[in-house]
Amino acid sequence: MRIPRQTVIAAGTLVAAALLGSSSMPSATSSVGVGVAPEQLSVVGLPCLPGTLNLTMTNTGKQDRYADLTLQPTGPLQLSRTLFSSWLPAVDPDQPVSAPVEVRVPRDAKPGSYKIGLEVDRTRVTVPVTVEPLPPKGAGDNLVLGEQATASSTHGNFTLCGAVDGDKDSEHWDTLTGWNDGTRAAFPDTYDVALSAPAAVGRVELYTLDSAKYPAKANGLKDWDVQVQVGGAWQTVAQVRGNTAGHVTSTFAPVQADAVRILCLDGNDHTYSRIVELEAYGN
Ligand SMILES: [Ca+2]
Repeated sequence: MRIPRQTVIAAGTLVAAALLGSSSMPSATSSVGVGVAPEQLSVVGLPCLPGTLNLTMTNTGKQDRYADLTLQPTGPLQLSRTLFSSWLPAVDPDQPVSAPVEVRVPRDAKPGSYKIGLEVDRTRVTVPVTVEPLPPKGAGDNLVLGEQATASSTHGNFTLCGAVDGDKDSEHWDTLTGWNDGTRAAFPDTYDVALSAPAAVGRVELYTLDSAKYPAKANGLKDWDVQVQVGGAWQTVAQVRGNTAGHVTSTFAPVQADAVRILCLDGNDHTYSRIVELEAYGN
């Protein structure tokens, strides 16, 4: 998917360098293009649903240089970095240097419109950020959506939070939208999600990898226990064995729980545990 980019050219000049007290070697040809994708962002105060911006700086001038991109958030926005600093060699064709930044807000953040200011040299770009209201977490709602996940291990660049990000489409399987454990051919693996508050859990929906390229019968989760945490102890409430389907529903007598765990016992290829999405409901 192509994401539109917002691009500006910040032209460094002797005057700008003097004003900023810069120690770089400015000249009329030391220009930096700044890109940010997406151009605007929506975030919500759930611990496992951060927003991500991809920043790029491109030296469009003829001299090698350093550049500092500073980020200034407003209101409740919390950034994984407030400075993106890089050496930018002057090459032809121009070569962008990129870095991600995670944008989070606390659970009690007030919904509304905020912004992040990006600045390189004297040029400023503003990214509007909307803080959305928290999704409902009643008995009929997915209680683990965006809540804090933990796992026994996570493979390479896979994202721990990928299995509670609301995306259950296996065709989107990559390092971002699913969880893959990091211990090849070693079981069990665990994937836990803490509820924001104790709640009755009586149904768990598990989506394991099941795409055209990687069917569940070959690469999906085969055997697992569904567990809930009560008073600090894990209880098994359902067991699945010999699974070959991409989507499995486990229902059981509702239990007031603090967290939900998938105890992964084997995969159909006996290598990795793969969960595209995990959902838990009251009934
Ligand atoms: Ca997912």
